[in-house]
Amino acid sequence: MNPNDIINNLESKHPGEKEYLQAVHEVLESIETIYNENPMYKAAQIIERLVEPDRILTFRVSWVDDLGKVHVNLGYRVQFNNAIGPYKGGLRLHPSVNLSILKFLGFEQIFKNALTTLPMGGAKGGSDFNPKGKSDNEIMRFCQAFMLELWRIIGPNTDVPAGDIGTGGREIGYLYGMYKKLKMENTGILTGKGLNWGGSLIRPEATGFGATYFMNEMLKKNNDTFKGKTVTVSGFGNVAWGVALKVIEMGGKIVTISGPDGYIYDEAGLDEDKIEYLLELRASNNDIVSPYAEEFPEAKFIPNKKPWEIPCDIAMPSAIQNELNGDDAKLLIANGVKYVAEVSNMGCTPEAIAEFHKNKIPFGPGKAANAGGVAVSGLEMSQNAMKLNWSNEEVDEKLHVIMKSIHEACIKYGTEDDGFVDYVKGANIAGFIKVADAMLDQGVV
Ligand code: 2IT
Repeated sequence: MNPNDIINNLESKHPGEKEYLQAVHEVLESIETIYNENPMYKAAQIIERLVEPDRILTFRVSWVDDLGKVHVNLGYRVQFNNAIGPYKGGLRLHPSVNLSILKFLGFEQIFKNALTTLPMGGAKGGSDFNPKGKSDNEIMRFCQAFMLELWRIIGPNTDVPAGDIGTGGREIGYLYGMYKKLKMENTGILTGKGLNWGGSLIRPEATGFGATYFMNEMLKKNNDTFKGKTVTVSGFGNVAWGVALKVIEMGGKIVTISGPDGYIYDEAGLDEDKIEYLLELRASNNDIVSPYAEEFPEAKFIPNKKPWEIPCDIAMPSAIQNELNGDDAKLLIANGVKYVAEVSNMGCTPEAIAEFHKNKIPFGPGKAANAGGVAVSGLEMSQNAMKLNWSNEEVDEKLHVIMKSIHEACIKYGTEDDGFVDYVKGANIAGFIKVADAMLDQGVV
């Protein structure tokens, strides 16, 4: 297998799908050696089968706004691979959504879900619908219209969607309500549900908590801790919120958050009151962060820029794909960054990752570091299947164990001769072997 040949072939079949090709390229580079050492993979054309989704459903979503105007959006579900369990992955509602982005996310999800140790295949879906500024009723009508198509191909043992950017507890509620009505059943479909109708404790915080546990393992590997560390974070959604809470608990200081309007630099660091304020701001359905600097005058608002110019020990991008590029990485390194982990999916460009590796900065890729979210989704499915609820402590303990085991898998497959851990390689190889071996066992299907 030669990654460039496969990519060239995919490029001619799927021209312009740049995020998807980027995600595939990264995995192929990591697994090239072990793939070529195992002729069984080639004989079964594992790569050729793995890079194409099992199927893609695209559909039109028509809905009516509060003024009676009709809107048309595109809806998608990419069912990528179910070799190790039912398709599993979130639904992204964001104007940037297109097939390339959902294919990259679905592809990443295969390996991420494999790393969690739980039986989940990979999928992703969503729409180019923009939830920003929409009323509650408009969100409900959109979610209902979306589910009117999606319900046909999902189910608790078939495909279990969840949240992602733009899809939180409220949207999952509306989607669930319509699914339940259409199917005439109340089952563990969708994760991220409300606590009193099948949801799991810790699911909202799980991505951020898990990423912080993962970073803590990276620190431990270097005989280091969060204590006294300055941490820069982008975004201020569910994911950044969980990171902030846990990092503060572990003794670190979060000095930045960001939105599409720019970023906030708060040298004193976020605390619980400030996080509470951010949650209120976000609940207003407006994703700008500038009001924070008015509420807390010691903080500065820097418009139209990203937080990577602020000196820090640890950077944890938590917003969206490709939000940290090669120049950002160079700046972070020049300012003394020591550790980086993606909490967003594919938050760093290949150029940024190359800079970190060149400078021997431990870098945790999203499919390992942010797997805590989908891991607790898996735990939600288990609780639904058993028809019981675990306590906070039980879920948190399981999440902790899972994040540690993902870190161990990265060490196992990513440690280089000089002892430096290439977490990208480690995560890709560990995830790939599990899925590829399952595909070998199950024949050509
Ligand atoms: O990117 C992700 O892992 C998610 N959006 C969570 C997926 C899930 O099924 O919980």
